[in-house]
Amino acid sequence: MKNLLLFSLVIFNLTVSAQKSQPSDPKATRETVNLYRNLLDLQKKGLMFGHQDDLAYGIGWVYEEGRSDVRDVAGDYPAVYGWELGHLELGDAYSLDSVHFHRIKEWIRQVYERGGINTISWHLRNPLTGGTSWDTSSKEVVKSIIPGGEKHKLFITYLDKMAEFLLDLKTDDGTHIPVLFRPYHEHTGSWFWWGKDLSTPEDYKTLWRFTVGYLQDEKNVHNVLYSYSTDRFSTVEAYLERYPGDDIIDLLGFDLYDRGPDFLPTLKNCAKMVTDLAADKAKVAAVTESGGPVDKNHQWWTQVLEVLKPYDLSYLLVWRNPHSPAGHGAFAPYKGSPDSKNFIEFYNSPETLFQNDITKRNVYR
Ligand code: BMA
Repeated sequence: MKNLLLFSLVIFNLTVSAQKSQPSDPKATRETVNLYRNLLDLQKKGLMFGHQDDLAYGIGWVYEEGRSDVRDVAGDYPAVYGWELGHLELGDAYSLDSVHFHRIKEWIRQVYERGGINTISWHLRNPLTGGTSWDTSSKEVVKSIIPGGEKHKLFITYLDKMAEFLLDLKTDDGTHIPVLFRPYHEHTGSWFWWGKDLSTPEDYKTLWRFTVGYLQDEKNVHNVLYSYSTDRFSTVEAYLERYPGDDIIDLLGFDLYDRGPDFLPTLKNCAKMVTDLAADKAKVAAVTESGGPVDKNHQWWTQVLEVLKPYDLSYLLVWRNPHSPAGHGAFAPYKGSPDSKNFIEFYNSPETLFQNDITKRNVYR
């Protein structure tokens, strides 16, 4: 009897842990399930490095086959590659950052073939006013695009274009390429039309739930892991205020840029809260966007690593190195950049993972 009880307990535990390492989409493709499991496992082993638009352009170059500012410095590509799909919803040929969508698809395939990981952000236009993502002139935008809203039909055309893009991410043998998708980000701030002061928590959650439901059930998109990604936050309650649910989210993330002396302590607090939550929920955790004044602080990379080391984080992704001098500076190192030496130290640390490390791992098998 005692043995039978023990046996049942073991089986029960095995079943629970197997269920826990399933992505939220019950119909996720095999490669997507494998990616999710490997992400869970890898976050215990090291911090993957990610870079936005890494293969598209860098400081002083645009569209050079095989080139990457990160590789120019460290001799290796990042493990995680970020891509931006803003303006896809308009049917444009290229993104708001002037990158052609057909090239982004090619790079996503290339990255998949060498065992790297792709993540997609979406600074979609404001469907109510026709303005940009940063157009916060109306507080009615989220309400207007969820079911029952006056722009709901228009919003569905945006999602149709997103679905078409995601379903077109295929290898030659027709295997769908898994990607992380991170829409409606930084919503604990109020600079995007979906931000905190511009929508109610309920409407924001409805937006998320409608998006995921539509892509999965109407469009049969099952090669996606969904990332929930706030801006800075100071309590777990604030982090979860607009969380749309464990049943649709796979990754818990936050964006945090270095804008002054409170950066490292804030990074530490946020990393602790997010990794504790992710451990409870058996989800992946990440710093989904970051960047610092690396042209001035040449020790930034090892300082950040020192802070993040104790936490089981999947990756840290830094934002783009702009191809034109307008706007912000470079967030990743580039050939001859003053932080290069420190970045190589970061690269050489056994705590960080780049492309060569994860290629060996085969995250899709
Ligand atoms: C911002 C800046 C903008 C860019 C946007 C979307 O942080 O880099 O220049 O258009 O992201 O990628």
